Formats: sequence, C-alpha cells, structure tokens
Amino acid sequence: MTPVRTTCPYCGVGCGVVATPHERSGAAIAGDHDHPANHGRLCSKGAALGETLSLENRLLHPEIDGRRVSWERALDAVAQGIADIVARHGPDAVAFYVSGQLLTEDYYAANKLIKGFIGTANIDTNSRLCMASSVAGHKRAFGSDTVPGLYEDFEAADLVVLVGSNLAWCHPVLFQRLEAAKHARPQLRVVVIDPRRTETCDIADLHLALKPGSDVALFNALLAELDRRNLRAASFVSEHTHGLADALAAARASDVGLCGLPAADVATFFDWFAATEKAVTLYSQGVNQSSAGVDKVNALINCHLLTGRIGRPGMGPFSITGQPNAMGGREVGALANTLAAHMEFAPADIARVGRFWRAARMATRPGLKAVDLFDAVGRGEIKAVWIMATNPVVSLPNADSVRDALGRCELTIVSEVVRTSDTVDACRIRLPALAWGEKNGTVTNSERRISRQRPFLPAPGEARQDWWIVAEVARRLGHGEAFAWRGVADIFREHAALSMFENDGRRAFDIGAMAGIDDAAYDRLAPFVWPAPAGGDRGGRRFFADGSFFHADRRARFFAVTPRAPEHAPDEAWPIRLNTGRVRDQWHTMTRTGRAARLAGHRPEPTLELHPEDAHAHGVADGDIAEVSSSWGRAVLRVHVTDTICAGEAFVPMHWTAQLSRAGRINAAVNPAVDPISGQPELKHTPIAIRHVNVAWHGTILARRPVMMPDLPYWVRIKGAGHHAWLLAGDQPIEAARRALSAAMRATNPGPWIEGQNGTAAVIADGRLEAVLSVGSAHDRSARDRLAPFMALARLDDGQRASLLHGGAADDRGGEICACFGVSHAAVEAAIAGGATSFAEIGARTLAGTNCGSCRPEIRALLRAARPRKVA
Ligand SMILES: Nc1nc2c(c(=O)[nH]1)N[C@H]1C(S)=C(S)[C@@H](COP(=O)(O)OP(=O)(O)OC[C@H]3O[C@@H](n4cnc5c(=O)[nH]c(N)nc54)[C@H](O)[C@@H]3O)O[C@H]1N2
Ligand SMILES: Nc1nc2c(c(=O)[nH]1)N[C@H]1C(S)=C(S)[C@@H](COP(=O)(O)OP(=O)(O)OC[C@H]3O[C@@H](n4cnc5c(=O)[nH]c(N)nc54)[C@H](O)[C@@H]3O)O[C@H]1N2
Ligand code: SF4
Ligand SMILES: [Mo]
Repeated sequence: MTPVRTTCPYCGVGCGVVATPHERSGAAIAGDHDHPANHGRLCSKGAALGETLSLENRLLHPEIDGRRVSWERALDAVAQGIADIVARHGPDAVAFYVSGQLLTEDYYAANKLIKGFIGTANIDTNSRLCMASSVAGHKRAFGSDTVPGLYEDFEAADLVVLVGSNLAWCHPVLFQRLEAAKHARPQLRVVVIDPRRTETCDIADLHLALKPGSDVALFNALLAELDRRNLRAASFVSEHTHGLADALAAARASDVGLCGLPAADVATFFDWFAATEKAVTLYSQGVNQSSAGVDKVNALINCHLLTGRIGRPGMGPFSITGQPNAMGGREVGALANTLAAHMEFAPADIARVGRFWRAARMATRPGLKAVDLFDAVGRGEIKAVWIMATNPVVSLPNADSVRDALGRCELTIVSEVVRTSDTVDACRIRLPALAWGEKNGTVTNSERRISRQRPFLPAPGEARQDWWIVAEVARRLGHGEAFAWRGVADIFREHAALSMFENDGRRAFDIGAMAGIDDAAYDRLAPFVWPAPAGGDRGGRRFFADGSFFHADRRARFFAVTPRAPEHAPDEAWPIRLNTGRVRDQWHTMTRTGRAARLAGHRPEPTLELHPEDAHAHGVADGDIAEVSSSWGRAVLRVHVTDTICAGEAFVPMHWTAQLSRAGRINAAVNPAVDPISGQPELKHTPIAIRHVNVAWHGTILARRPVMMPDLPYWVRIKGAGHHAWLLAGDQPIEAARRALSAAMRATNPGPWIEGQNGTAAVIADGRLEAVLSVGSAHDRSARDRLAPFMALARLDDGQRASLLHGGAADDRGGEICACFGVSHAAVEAAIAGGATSFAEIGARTLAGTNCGSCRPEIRALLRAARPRKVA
C-alpha cells in the first residue's frame, strides 16, 4: 500500500508522520523526514500509533439511549431537539463543548453553526483548560493572540527558560531538538522553573523548584532587576510599548521571597537572563492552569518587552500548545469569548463575521466558559449540550458535578470515536465520528505551522467526519446553503477567505493565500507557517520584531501584575497541595494510548507521588493504597514515594478514568477555581487530605477476556499484549477474595480452576492459559511481568505449567523504561553495572533508547546515579 503523509494526532509539536496501511486497522508508522517540526523523529506515543488503530470499542453506528439507530433518525433527533429547545427557551439554552483535537475544518463548522445560525456563543472548547490564559495574556500584551516565534528559536537561543513545562514528557520531540542543540552548543543554557524535579530537569543547568503559584513574584523580581541593571531596550520601549512605569512599580513592590527559592539560585537565574540577549521563555500548564494564569503570562512577557527580546531569531516568549490543533481552534475562534478568524465580540467584528457568513442569527455577546457552562447545565439553564472530541467527565475539574449535570440535562449529544467512555456513558445521543487515520483536514502546531492530516484507512462502520455531522444538523435546521460544503477543501478555502476578509493587516491571522487553492493543491498542501496573506510573503515569518503590535495604536502593553495566592489555600483539614499533569506514554483520558500494550509499561497505574516526609506523616509507604480527598471529591491511588517533589506537595496524573480504574479519576477531587480573566481552571493546585487505605491483600489478574471486577477499593485495568491485566487490592479476607475473583474470572474466561502455590491460581482450558490470578498479603510489583509470558503461549507444556503454578516470585524489574523495546529499569541498570557508560553502549546491550528516544532522560538519570560526576 502507498505511504501517506499525515500529522501526529497527539501533542502540539505537530510531528509529520508517514503511515503505510497494511490491513483495515493497522499501519506501519514512521516519522516524516521532510516535516519541519520533527525531521523524522517521533516520540514513544507517536511511534506506537500503529497499535491504536484497532476497531475494538469503536463507536460504529449512531445510538439513542443505547440502541442503534439510523443516521437519519439520529440527525433528526439532534436537529429537532435543538430547534425545540431554542423555540421554548431561546438559543442560550443550547451549548457545544468542543476540542483542540478536532481538525480545523470540523472546528470551523461547529463554531459557524452555533455562533452564526443557532445564535449563541455558548460554545467553549477544552482549550479553556489548556491555552485560555495564554490567549488572554497575548491579547493583553500584543492586542492579538499571536505566538511570535518559531521552533528554530530554541535551537538558536543561548538561554531557554522552561516555565511550568515538562517538555521531556509532554513535547518530547521538541525536547530532543533542544537537547541536540545544547549538545552541539554547550553554551546554550536551560533553566527549568517547576515545583517538581521532572525528567525535563535532566538537561537543565538550573532548576528552580518554586512554591506552587508563585511565578508572578519571580518574573516581577526579574523585571525589576533587569531594569535596575539598565537592560531596558530604550527605543523599543518608548516607541512600541505602553505601561512600563506601572508594571515596574508593581514589580518592585512584589516579594520574591514568596517563591521560597535559595537566593543564590535566583541570582544565578537573573544573571543569566540579564546577560543573554538570545533568550526564549517557553511556558505551559504550570503557567496557564492557575487562578493567576493570565498574570503569570504577562509577568514573563513583560521581561521580553523590556529587553526588546521578541520576534527575532533565538528570542521571545513562547507559549507551547498542548493539543494537535489547539492553535487551529484559536484561529477559528471556538472559545466562548472569541469570534472566527481572530475577531472579538466588538460590534464591527460581529457585523463583519455575520456578513461573511450571511448568518441567520448571529451571536452578539460572549458565551459561557467551560466551568460556568457545565454549571449552567447543572442548574438546568442549558438544556441541550453537544460534546465533540473531548471527555469532560474526566478532564474538567470537580468532575463528578459534570457527570451529574449531564445526567440531569434534557438533551445530551456526543460525537465520539469510542463506544464507551466516562462521557459517552453519560450522553443519550451518540454520533460515531471518524478517527485519526480516517479523517481529513488540517491542524496548526505551536509555531503556527499548518499541516495536513490525511486519511489512510477506510471509514469504519457508519462513522462520519465531525464536519459532516455538523453540516447535516445545520441542513435540518434550515441552513443547508451555508453548510453546503462538498468536502474539507471547501471549508478550508472559506476559513482562509474569512481570515483575509476586511483584514487590512489588522488581524495577525491571515492565510488569504490559501483562499483560492484548488482541491488538488489542498491535497498536496505542504506544511506552512502563517501569516500567509494573499499575494504576500509566505516565508513563515516571526511577529513583532518591527515593534508593530495589534492594539489600535500598534503598541504593546506592559501589565502591572501583583502576586496572588492560589484561590484555595491548604489548611489543617486539607494540608497538602495537589498538583496534576501528565506521564510520558499516556495521552489524556487514554481512549487511544490506552490501547497500546507497549505504552502501558512505563506508568501502569494512577499514582499519588508524595515526599518521604509526608508519606511518613500520613503512615503510607511506597506501594500502599491511599485515598485523596478534597472539598470536591475523592480518588484512590497507588502511593509512590519520591523526593522529586517538595514536602507539602503531591502529584497525580490526570489520565485515569472510571473505565480503567476503580477510583483513579483525579478530577473528581480537583477544585473548580478559575482565573478571573481567562476562566482557565486551577488544575495544578487543590488542597487535599490523604488517608491510608487498609487492604488485606494485593493481587494481579491477567485474562484473555475482560473480567467484571467485584467491588474493591482499588483496581486498575492495563492493556497487555493479547490479554487484559488488572492490579487490585481489597479489604475482605484473602480467602473470600480468592473465591470472588475466581468466580469473576471464570464467568468470562471459562475452564477448570487450578490452584498453585504462592497465591497463584489459573484457568487452563485445553492446555491454554485463559486467565491467571496471583494474590498475597504484600504488593508484588513483579507479578505482571512474571505472568505475561505464559499468556503469550498457545499451549502450556508440563514444565511451563509447573513453573506458572509453582514458580516463585520473579525479581522486581523496577518498571519499564523503554516503551519501544519493553526494556526494564533493571536491565538498564544491569548494563550500567556491566560497564556501559553511554547511551550508545546501553543501546547496544539492551536496545533501550535506540528508537524514539523518549526514555533518554530516564536512562541518563541512571547513568548519572551510577557515575555522579560524569554526564552522558
Ligand atoms: N505524554 C503526554 N504529552 C502530552 C499530553 C499528554 O496527555 N500526555 N497532553 C498535551 C497537552 S493537551 C498539554 S496542554 C501539554 C501540557 O504539557 P505540560 O504543561 O508540560 O505538562 P503538565 O504535566 O500538565 O504540567 C507541566 C508542569 O507544570 C508544573 N507546575 C505545577 N504548578 C506550577 C506552578 O505553580 N508554577 C510552575 N512554574 N510550574 C508548575 C507541574 O509540576 C508540571 O511538571 O502536554 C501535551 N503533551
Ligand atoms: N487534573 C487535570 N485535568 C486536566 C489537565 C491537567 O493538567 N490536570 N489538563 C487539561 C488539558 S490541558 C486538556 S487539553 C484536557 C484534555 O482532556 P480531554 O479533551 O477530555 O481528553 P481526551 O482524552 O484527549 O479526549 C478526547 C476525546 O475525543 C475522542 N476523539 C478522538 N478523536 C476524535 C475525533 O476525531 N472526533 C471526535 N468526535 N472524537 C474524537 C477521544 O476518544 C476522547 O474521548 O484535560 C484537561 N484536564
Ligand atoms: S512529540 Fe510525540 S506526541 Fe508530540 S507530535 Fe511528535 S510524535 Fe506526536
Ligand atoms: Mo492541553
């Protein structure tokens, strides 16, 4: 089959992928050497894309109330339901909740329907949880939501400051580019500003583990210090900016002591920043997901404006985006408070967009932002909600209230690729969408580069692309003409035409050059960076080097910002600060990465990371089960004790859902405080209490077919190669538990139950291992690794059967490090003990780190630990 060039559906790096399909639901995946974002590299998640394409748990037909219906019926029900609610309660009783994982064309269609034809701006996107503070900060400073720089600026810089970014795990290919640049030019310094010592710190020359939420105080102090040292770019500031005096006064008044950092480290950071013209400040969710998120953004932009370090090679503030099309969503204006093509809810813009769309009923004011939107659903003010390509029952804060709100809502519609998810399960009308590899369109990455996602697999079942579903509903609502696109190229041209419509250089986003391309050119479209105005230069330029900003007077704004503590402070009842985020090999709510067995080894469970002092104080040890609770809800997790976080703080990954765990869905406990300007939730900071959960036993199950877990305080389901695995723990007596688990396992994996030694028992039918259980009073981390090879055998011979049932515990391999080749910590450590001193030698002995490279930071940490003074 012919290889197809497309773009990775995960992070905002936007790597080019070459996919070569080999069967209905399979493809060989490689990095695209010609794509400027990755030059052929892929991280562990990208490299495993081929394993996520199966049709298992795909939603393949429309459903109403759990029953399969025709598209006609489903679309009629959606359209009639919306029309009816608008007639009875007005357009504001309808809402869409969409996603940065929609393609630009899908996104454009959804936004056009609700804002131009249903007549409400009650559409928000999961970018509210992700980029809203950056958007607002950009607009305050620049007058437009514009990322000034390009990826090559990291490579050209002499100082890269990473603020609230775990780049090594969340944008691994950019991390690798930065690492390579640092290797080539050792004078390139890296500073990491993060309360946790993450894998990203591995290449850092300095790590500032500041107090959570204190970034404004740090950047205020930097601003004051830069000014004190006369580093003001005098003519740039006087000719192209406003507001420095106020910003400086606020900066001088704020106290860097709030950051709780060693004075010498702060001084080093300031010295480096002061001395380095080519400085990039890259920032992510440690900045955005905060009740002071917008102020954090402006605090760091202030420093770049003061020094005039913006828009030139190797310098500038750089907001790195999370989702593959977070930027596309901003371009089509799908946030509740923006209009399409970088326009706002100003009367002239409303009229302009309405004119361009020939809108039947144009929204005239901003709609509700995500957290408020679901509150309004809960209060019954919003009576119809249509969710597309996002899983809010897992990803919104105070998530149980989101689920309850959906349960009470009159009309709940979800467009999804999976048949079951925490959100799908809560919605009545389910519409099957095309997934990555099937859908067709464009995405924009963090450096404003627009790339094609191209289909390489046939559409499965009755699934249709999101834009088509929207257009069919629009047609039924009587707006067929405005949605009469024949395909995605039509939508892209319309989007491009709107970007240049009455623009005259007033709006940064202009891809007018694309308004007239034909279908063939769209199909061939090579990745390009905007702006790309009609007839203009399409060189993919940076913004703002010339000092021309997008406020009416063309000047940038300094913002006076004052440190503000997170909205909810820890107290006696909730003494620990909960921070949340990501792990290397999982993507969000795991509906796709959770299908790949090779991505399950690195972090198989939802963990609560705790500092040793706090673990001790709470009577919990590594491997124990603990409950996290807050004013909002609770979760139950596996304890991991580590000194990578500070005392008083805890970290839990956001990924686990009710599908994959008993109670690992951490957002049930996360507070719904938001930034007052951006409405972005404070996902990095919730006061919590921790309680040791007493369990009598720990167990591991591997089974060919899914097992319905009995009621237990803790279980987590893990994808294995050709089987499912569960890690569990319970409080009933161990013998009672064995009986209950045996019954549950045999219900779906029938066959004789055979008891072995050391707590092992198995279902073996016709010589094949169908399911196996291992239980004991202690947590046995190695059980899954010991049992998995037996599941891979077609038949057990006598020796294999004896070693399965009577073998002792295996050595603990310390968890997996390399996802591509399944290499454990223990194997890498053995290679180091055997004399390997470099990546190359470890790779030669174990293969670890020789494919995608995502595990290199962890390998290097082991090398460092073995030879403290020698850096790999
Ligand atoms: N593997 C993987 N990669 C992903 C994703 C994924 O799900 N999995 N998701 C993608 C998406 S949508 C996004 S938005 C990005 C997110 O990418 P990142 O923002 O890099 O990831 P996070 O882990 O959410 O948070 C980053 C860091 O912020 C730190 N932090 C917490 N509080 C503060 C604070 O007050 N100040 C500072 N300075 N730092 C703080 C946390 O300790 C954490 O290490 O990742 C993208 N890439
Ligand atoms: N505690 C905590 N919570 C967080 C965060 C955090 O750091 N901490 N981060 C927040 C951030 S930055 C983000 S971006 C969000 C992400 O949170 P979500 O957007 O809720 O997470 P995903 O799992 O990516 O959800 C995407 C859904 O769309 C489906 N899907 C995939 N492709 C398509 C398609 O083409 N069409 C349709 N219709 N459906 C599709 C997938 O199956 C999946 O169910 O989580 C936020 N929540
Ligand atoms: S860094 Fe990884 S997840 Fe991000 S786009 Fe590239 S391959 Fe995909
Ligand atoms: Mo995100």
